[in-house]
Amino acid sequence: MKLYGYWRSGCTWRVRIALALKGVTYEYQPVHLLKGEQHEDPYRSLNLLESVPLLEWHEGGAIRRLAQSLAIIDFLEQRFPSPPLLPSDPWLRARTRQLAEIVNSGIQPFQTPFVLGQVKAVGGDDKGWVQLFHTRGLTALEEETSRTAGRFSVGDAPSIADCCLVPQLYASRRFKVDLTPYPTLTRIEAACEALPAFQAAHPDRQPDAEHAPR
Ligand SMILES: N[C@@H](CCC(=O)N[C@@H](CS)C(=O)NCC(=O)O)C(=O)O
Repeated sequence: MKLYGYWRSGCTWRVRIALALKGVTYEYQPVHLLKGEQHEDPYRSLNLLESVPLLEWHEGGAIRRLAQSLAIIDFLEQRFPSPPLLPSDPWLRARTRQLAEIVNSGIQPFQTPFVLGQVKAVGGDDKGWVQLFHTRGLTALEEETSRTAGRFSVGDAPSIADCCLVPQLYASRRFKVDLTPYPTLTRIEAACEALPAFQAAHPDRQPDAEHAPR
């Protein structure tokens, strides 16, 4: 399997966590987002939304490709069921997806380089924009997570909610969002960071990591 991604892309990081938790080895192909490689061929022709991640593998003599981090993790969940990243109880399973979606559709889409560039292009306050969406989303996430949390976001096993949470808090810190109002989220983040799979998936451990000031 080949994962196209960028070291600091939170969506790529979600997939790296899932792959590491499931013990799946893969080849990593960097796509430099800040140099605009997502907008250029050959990558652009593979993912017309011009974003990472993208998973590619060979099956039955054909090349298969899949974009969208949660769709990729869903595929991995079916293909490599152990350990599960979703609880078996239908309600908790849906709640886990709910927490993941608060990040996936409620926060992350508003912080991408493309969207922030558009906000600036129309004369908007990109910093205020980011603060608004992070604060709004994290406030909801803190409250909703506190209802199901054990050691992790839902009970005592890592799930797709944690795959989304850890990269999101990293991004929030980069955007200088105050995380003190979210003690449940930062406690779970610390529990995740103690696991070798989360450590291996961290941006700083990736081959394309740049250690310039952030
Ligand atoms: N919903 C997609 C979002 C993908 C996405 O927004 N990726 C960002 C990096 S985390 C990206 O490639 N942005 C490129 C850009 O903004 O130009 C997913 O979950 O994979």
